[in-house]
Amino acid sequence: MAATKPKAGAAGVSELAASVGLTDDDLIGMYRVIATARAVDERMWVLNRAGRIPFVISGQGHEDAQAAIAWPLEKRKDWIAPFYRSIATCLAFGMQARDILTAQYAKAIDLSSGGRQMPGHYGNVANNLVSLSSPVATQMLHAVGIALAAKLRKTGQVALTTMGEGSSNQGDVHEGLNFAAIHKLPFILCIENNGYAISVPVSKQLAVPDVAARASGYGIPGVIVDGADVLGCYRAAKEAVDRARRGEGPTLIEAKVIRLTAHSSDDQQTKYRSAEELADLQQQDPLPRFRKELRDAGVLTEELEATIAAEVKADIDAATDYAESAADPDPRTAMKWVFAEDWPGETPPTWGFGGGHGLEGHEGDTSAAEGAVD
Ligand SMILES: Cc1ncc(C[n+]2csc(CCOP(=O)(O)OP(=O)(O)O)c2C)c(N)n1
Repeated sequence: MAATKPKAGAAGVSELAASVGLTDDDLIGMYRVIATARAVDERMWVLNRAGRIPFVISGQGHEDAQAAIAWPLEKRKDWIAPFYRSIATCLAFGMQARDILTAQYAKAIDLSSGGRQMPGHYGNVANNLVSLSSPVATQMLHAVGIALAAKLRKTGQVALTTMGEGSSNQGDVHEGLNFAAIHKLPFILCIENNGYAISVPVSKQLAVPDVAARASGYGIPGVIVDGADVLGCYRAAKEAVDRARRGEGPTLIEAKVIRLTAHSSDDQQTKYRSAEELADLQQQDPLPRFRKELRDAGVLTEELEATIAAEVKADIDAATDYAESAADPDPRTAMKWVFAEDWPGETPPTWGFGGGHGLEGHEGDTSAAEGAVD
């Protein structure tokens, strides 16, 4: 197979990568995250339809923006409070496909809660990913609180949270942004605007065309990015991270993305999206667009593309087997970990599900939250 040489100056840094100060390895790393997120998401729908997992809420169409926006944050130093579509965000920040699936299966070794969370509420302390609460936008206050702690403790950390445009209308978002802006906290709010809040179109959610326009009311930058433009998303996030670390305060990034699936596995989107709209969406899929960009730049050769595809497939198959064969939580422990007083003398994240944390040899397992704000 003929390999196209990267259009490059220095080895490992194509023109494309150099244009945003990254290496080809970074671009390939992002592509791998995006491809893995898509593959694990597609597998979840199959498992749901086969009756193996109860509920799917999908990140398909959001992946390019998610991987690129998480990329400039430092793993296990900075913090992210993700939302239910954040599969690529979590993978970019250190979770693995099997961690996504053990959460979907609610197995005892699920990193976010030992199988107690709602499906799609990913997170784990070892990777500084905060597990989500079901009421939308509540993660805003968690992330702003982390940013406040980082500033008070002078840790140099940045906190990011992300949510949909519908969620951005919750009061928590106003309170959090106002507070973060006043105190110049190292905080980033990402709005993944996919045009719908379940069946409600954006025109019935906002009286302005862009959520980012609201940033001026807080005296902070509001940046709009095309969520299918990986480098544009990365550039915006990098600027926001740099600004936060310089002590200049928060940034609001609005990524215009698409929702390629129904809201969830319990939603019938044909009730409110036309056949034309659904067909048109497939033409806008951000994954093939990034793949083409990398091919055109000579960063992704045919050979490498095939290798990554095979590796991703093997990873998802192994992750499925791993999650399928893992133990369910012991029903007698259902209330354990739910209330703080249930764990005297035990400190998370050294979880005690089923007697051991079950994460031996797992890359995501660190028994202490390195880089935590304290
Ligand atoms: C406070 C609250 N109200 C309603 C819901 C039900 N709900 C779950 S997801 C969702 C839609 C949110 O839409 P958006 O923020 O645009 O994100 P998207 O799902 O489109 O990515 C709603 C209304 C909820 N979880 N919490």
